[in-house]
Amino acid sequence: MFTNRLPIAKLAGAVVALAAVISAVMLSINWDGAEDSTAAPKIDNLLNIMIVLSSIVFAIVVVALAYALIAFRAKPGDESDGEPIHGNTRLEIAWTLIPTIIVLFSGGWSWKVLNEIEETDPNHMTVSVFSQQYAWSFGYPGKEYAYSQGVLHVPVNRQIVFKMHSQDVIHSFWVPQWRIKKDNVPGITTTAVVTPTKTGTYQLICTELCGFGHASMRAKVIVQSQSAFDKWVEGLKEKVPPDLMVSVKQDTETNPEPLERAVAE
Ligand SMILES: [Cu+2]
Repeated sequence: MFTNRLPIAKLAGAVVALAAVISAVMLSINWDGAEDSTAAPKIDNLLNIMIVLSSIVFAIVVVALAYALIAFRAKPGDESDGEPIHGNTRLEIAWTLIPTIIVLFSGGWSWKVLNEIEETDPNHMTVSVFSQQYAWSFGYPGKEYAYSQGVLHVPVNRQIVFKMHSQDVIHSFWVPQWRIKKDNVPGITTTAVVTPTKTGTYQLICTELCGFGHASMRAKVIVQSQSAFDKWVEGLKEKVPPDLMVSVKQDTETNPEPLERAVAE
């Protein structure tokens, strides 16, 4: 049996070295750009952990494959069949147990991150998001229930709970620098929680293929100081149109602990 002669220490060393090189290269790339919300560093950190785990798994596969190709290759002229192998209980336990631990660990960590970034702050502001082929519009709280089309304004350093509605097909709400991405689904209200940490101008992008005009379904996002935001909302003349209010009232709330509806009583 050649299993006893496997150079385990050398193979393990090769796995560690290869995983380190792949991780170093992959982690040096800034995959997602600027981190402009409180959720962004946590999500990027989670991605980095997944990159390292994947590098280790990939290195194990590549080293095992390369070793098998070199060490067990047939001698020239050897036409005989390979030795029949029935099974290896220890190996099978190991390759079941280790991936199980990896999957449970990454699932647990993701759960923790999701819990942290979706925790609502009592001082949050609720903004309604309306999506339809191929435009975005927004409703802001307060008695007037102000309405803006194609441009979203939010205050900086304040948690925004977006209550999202679709008038036709599935759309998806995504501001890359905030990281958060959430589907807008007809008939239900979905929720996205974001705390922007930098002022500036961003783009809201639809990331669910929703039809012919999908690629151009964008809106301008302006993150500004609370006072500048208040002044801007004050100046809005339009109110949310009645047909959009219907979706606010009739969509089924998906959040198990419903946050307040965006409509002012
Ligand atoms: Cu779309």
